[in-house]
Amino acid sequence: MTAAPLSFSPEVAAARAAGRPVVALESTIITHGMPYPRNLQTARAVEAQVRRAGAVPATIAVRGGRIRIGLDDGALEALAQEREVWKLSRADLAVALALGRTGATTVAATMIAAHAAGIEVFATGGIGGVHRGAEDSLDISADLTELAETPVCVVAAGPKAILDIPRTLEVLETRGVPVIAVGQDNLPAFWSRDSRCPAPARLDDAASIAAAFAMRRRLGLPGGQLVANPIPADAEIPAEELAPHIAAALDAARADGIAAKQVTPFLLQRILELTGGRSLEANIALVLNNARLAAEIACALHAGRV
Ligand code: PSU
Repeated sequence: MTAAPLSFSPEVAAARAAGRPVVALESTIITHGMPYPRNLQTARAVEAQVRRAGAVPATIAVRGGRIRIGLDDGALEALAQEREVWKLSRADLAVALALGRTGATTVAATMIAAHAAGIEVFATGGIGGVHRGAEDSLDISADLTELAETPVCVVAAGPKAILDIPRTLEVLETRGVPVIAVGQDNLPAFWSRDSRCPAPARLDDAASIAAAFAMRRRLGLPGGQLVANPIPADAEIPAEELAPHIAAALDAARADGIAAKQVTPFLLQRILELTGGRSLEANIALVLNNARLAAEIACALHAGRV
């Protein structure tokens, strides 16, 4: 078997050589999650946040038949403006690489790439999950199965509130994925701090989250863990306020026949319009908050190893 086609940016290659902590970042949030130019500004700010917290950022994407681990500023800018970018998950990662297509990695594909590159911690906004109405559509994000199979610690602000959160928790439990709320008993719900669903576990600091992840590794259990970090209080949109907007966006998706990979980007864009841009500001705040915590966890894991 030949090795995975990975290309490291000079910054990430140097970090690996020096044994410094690295945090993986995904690219679908840039290409399909936020409009230009806020997507580019956010991608840069998230990288800066990781650096400030003492780790090295590795934004991951696919281009020219290679998985790029770390993008320089020119590559980030090109990706943020490009239109024909595939949204890659486990199923289509290999196809895009074999055809030399440009692709942005979702949570699932970023976990695969991070693991192949030896990166244990990954920050994103919100994971995909069980969509509302999945009893008919069977629309369940491949992010959930990836969490069950690939040993990466994923820091998110919970499942996106457009999803069926209780069913998302059920699937994660069945597949043996630890779901850890940070500093509170209930699971956060992306733009809101409280999903009203009790979280299966609660941990209050980066060191204990790192210890739980390291213990899983020691036990030889496959799969990762989901760290659900609540959005900062001053940036949240309370769940009651969002509920009618989510319902309206879901109705619009149904009326327009939106399905499969298009559902999440469509809903995010609709909710941005319905909230007059507030959901985007909240999304940016929560990603920055996740980047900081992910860097702290990566540093704690690193300190534990030395
Ligand atoms: N976090 C965000 N915005 C996003 C995503 C995460 O703040 O757009 C992306 C991630 O790449 C995640 C994807 O994997 O949304 C979920 O897509 P789906 O529901 O189609 O699996």
